[in-house]
Amino acid sequence: MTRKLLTRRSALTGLIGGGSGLLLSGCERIVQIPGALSMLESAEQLSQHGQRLVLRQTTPLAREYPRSEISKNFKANGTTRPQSEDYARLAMTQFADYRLKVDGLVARPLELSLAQIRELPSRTQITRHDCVEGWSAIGEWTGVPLSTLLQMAGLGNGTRYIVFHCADNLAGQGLYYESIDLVDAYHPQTIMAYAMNGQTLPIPHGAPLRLRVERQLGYKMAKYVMRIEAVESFAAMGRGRGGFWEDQGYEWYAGI
Ligand SMILES: Nc1nc2c(c(=O)[nH]1)N[C@H]1C(S)=C(S)[C@@H](COP(=O)(O)O)O[C@H]1N2
Ligand SMILES: [Mo]
Repeated sequence: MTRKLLTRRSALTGLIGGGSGLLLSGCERIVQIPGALSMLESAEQLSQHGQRLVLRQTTPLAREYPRSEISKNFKANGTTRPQSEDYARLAMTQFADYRLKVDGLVARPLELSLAQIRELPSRTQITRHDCVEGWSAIGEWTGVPLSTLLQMAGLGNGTRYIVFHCADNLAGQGLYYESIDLVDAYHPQTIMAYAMNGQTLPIPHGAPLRLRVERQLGYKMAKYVMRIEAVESFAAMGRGRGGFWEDQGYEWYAGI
């Protein structure tokens, strides 16, 4: 093993170990995340990944704010209510029949109700949301760490990306979707949020469940998430660029 790889490996271990304590604590345990290891190996070719690992180690968390700084008006952007009949039916009963699917390259595919998701350990964070359209807002988000769901499902070998499939068809361009890599997926501030500012997540902001991936721009934060899929490649989805806005020409990497 090269020294470079070792450095990156300890960077990632530090990152994951520095989180909520739910996950890993020692160097040797990194091998228990098969996808993380293959991601590290591919980082040998992808210098952007390597740079991000180093950056993340020095500034691992996005800034968090005091309650007093929560924005009075947090704009709702893009879809503010998915138009499908399926979604309308779910919304009618406050999403009692909603089931989040977690599947793809996993050992144990999951189907979780909102009640089951709310019973899992949660994280609350007050962060600033930055949209490429040029506005920002500070909000408080509560949800389950994505890492918890991925651990429950058991990521398979070869997983490189986590894809979020949404309920809305934006501008007739197809269903909204997004993807992130495993560094973001296991980041402690990456959560599937079901509450905003202490209230049940409102429909305009992505009810019943939306992604918060705090070191990325707004368009990565998939709202109305129905299904989380572990994949090796997103080339066969949409126009193959890894997300709804990426397919329109936005950068896949929207990190700050
Ligand atoms: N499913 C879905 N997710 C989405 C969007 C969308 O239109 N549909 N818009 C994105 C964009 S561009 C931004 S800035 C944020 C807006 O989140 P908000 O409505 O809570 O402000 O959601 C992102 N996630
Ligand atoms: Mo945005």
